[in-house]
Amino acid sequence: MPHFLDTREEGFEARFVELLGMKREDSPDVDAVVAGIIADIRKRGDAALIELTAKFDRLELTPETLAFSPEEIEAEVAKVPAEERAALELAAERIRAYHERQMPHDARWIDASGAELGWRWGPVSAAGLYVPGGLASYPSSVLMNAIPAKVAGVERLVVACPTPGGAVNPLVLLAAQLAGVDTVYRMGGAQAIAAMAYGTETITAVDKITGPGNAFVAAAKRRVFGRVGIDMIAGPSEILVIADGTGDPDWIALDLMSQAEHDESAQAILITTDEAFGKAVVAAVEKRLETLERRAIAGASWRDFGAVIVARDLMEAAELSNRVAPEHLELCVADPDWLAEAITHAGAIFLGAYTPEAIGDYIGGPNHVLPTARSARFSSGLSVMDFIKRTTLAKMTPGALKAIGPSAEVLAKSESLEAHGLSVRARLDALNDEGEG
Ligand code: HSO
Ligand code: ZN
Repeated sequence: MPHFLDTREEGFEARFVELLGMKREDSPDVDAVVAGIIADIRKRGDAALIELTAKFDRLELTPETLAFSPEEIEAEVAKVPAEERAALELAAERIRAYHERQMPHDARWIDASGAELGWRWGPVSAAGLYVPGGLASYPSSVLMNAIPAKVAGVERLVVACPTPGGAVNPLVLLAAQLAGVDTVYRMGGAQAIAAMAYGTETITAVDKITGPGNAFVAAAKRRVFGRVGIDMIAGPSEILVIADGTGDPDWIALDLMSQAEHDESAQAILITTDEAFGKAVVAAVEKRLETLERRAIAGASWRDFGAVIVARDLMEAAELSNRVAPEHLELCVADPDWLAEAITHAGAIFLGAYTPEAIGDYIGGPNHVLPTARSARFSSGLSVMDFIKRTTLAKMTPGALKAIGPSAEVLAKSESLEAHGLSVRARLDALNDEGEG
């Protein structure tokens, strides 16, 4: 049974706060091990990378076989059935079209002083994308990470993916190919992150690393941050559904289970204004949990972290949802656009009965790499913005320098930075002399 709360019951606030504060992940402390691995890669480069890959992935590599050759990629990609290829192609196309619209514009203007000001956007030169091996090796995530980088104009894009015993998911390679990835390396764990951040004899360092991974990968990303940029450290998936009781309880049950099946630590929450509907959803979930392939995982998530909250009205539901700041928010109500206006914190919003969250995971267009663990209060999902940076521009004319330079001089004096002030004064004096001469 999930947690069952009612905003009218006594002690609701305390129970809700407890739900918000629930610790869902215990991340093992692997930092010391990771520090050692990073130091080893920095010191011994390829040799360390090859040794660690033999140890953790039971795979003997040489510098020449660290990366998949174009022929190897072709051979793997040829195994992908036509139906899956077509679906992946459609996804890539839609994700690309969506992200192209995110590109911000440069700006340049002349202000009242005559100064020309502005900014210009430019891509990072090289990005590395981590793709987990095993159960969570998702081709969809390859597209979601690689396409924004390509749209941003990143010149060199590499993928690191562990291949335990040499096994690789052909769909991952196809997704990388469709997205325009240049090189795919057979490496994983902290050693892969270190190799991409610091480079080895064969691997050229990148400037930004993105993509999900296990505790070792997360710890390594934290450690190399500063040397390279990183995206967020993603936690287990979350979904919150607000329902007014007009929908089909079984649809909502499946939406909740779609995220619960990711991870035992995932969280699925239903907030409804209709208690009977809430109970119908719980019953529908139970029924589905009898047969779902991943019922062990989804069931554990639902039992430990699942919740149903009965709210007085939709505005109260929206306020509670804003306090959760969920990764995914579904508005399964008669007028989702109206309700969306009241939502202030959510990674992604899915509007209306015909928009299951899974559409966003695969094919809708928006990114599925989204802020978890309530971080939607202050951050956003992955986008082209993660692969570009802004350079500011300023150009003074003599008139502009005369107009605003003296104030710079005053501020320089107040900070006791003499050369700062003199660099302005020297020019102002020259301009005054010219004016007099
Ligand atoms: N819902 C996951 C992403 C994903 N789902 C990949 C299916 N494949 C995290 O937002
Ligand atoms: Zn998902």
